[in-house]
Amino acid sequence: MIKLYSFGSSFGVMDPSPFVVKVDAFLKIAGLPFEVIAGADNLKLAPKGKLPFIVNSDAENEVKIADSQAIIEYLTNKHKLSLDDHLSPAQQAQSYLFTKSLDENLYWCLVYSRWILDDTWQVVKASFFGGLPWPIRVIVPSMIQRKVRKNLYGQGLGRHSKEEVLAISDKSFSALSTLLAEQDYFFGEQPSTFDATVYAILCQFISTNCDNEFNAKAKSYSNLVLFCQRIEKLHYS
Ligand SMILES: N[C@@H](CCC(=O)N[C@@H](CS)C(=O)NCC(=O)O)C(=O)O
Repeated sequence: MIKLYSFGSSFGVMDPSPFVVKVDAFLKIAGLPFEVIAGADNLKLAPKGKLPFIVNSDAENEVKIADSQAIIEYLTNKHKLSLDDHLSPAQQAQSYLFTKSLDENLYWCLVYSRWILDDTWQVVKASFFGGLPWPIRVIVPSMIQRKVRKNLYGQGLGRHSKEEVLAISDKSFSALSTLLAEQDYFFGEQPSTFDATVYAILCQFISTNCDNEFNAKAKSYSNLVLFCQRIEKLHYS
């Protein structure tokens, strides 16, 4: 049985982490049975201190794997999945590099939009930390926000103004919209791993019930909205 360790649903999506949703959507598209174990405490069990990770156990052994990319590669090899078999070698290479762009650039724009924009931060704070007892509820959010701000500054995105981060986000939304064009999926009529990756990050902007300029920008691309709805109709309803 495959167990996927997640934070748990927030803002109307399966998980606030695009990396968790990526693995969840991948498993659903691949049709593999699995169980989601939700809870912020899962971080304490995480081999690399981040979510997601999976535990795959059978009669003989138990394997624990962290990092969405490593998880997907492990599951693809272990279960001989054919999700990307219809992609040419060049498309497989593009899928990898596009994934890294979303994971390493658009992801940080999402982090900025949630943890730095003041109005959204209030919503995030209530959703992530509202259940903690007083005074932890007051102390912990600003401690973690300081850490996230430092990470954003170290990564580089945190050195830009809000307008610049919004413009950087829009470059990705616009590129994704151009790549998808009128197709159902990014590499044609059949889904691939890359569709799980794109859905995972786009749903954080398009399908969440929290409104800000970043979300509005993503929602202005009608084919991206339809793409999210397509995945949700098949796998999340
Ligand atoms: N490269 C990892 C990134 C995972 C990641 O950044 N997870 C974040 C949530 S989006 C996390 O667990 N952060 C907790 C922390 O840093 O303490 C992957 O692809 O799974």
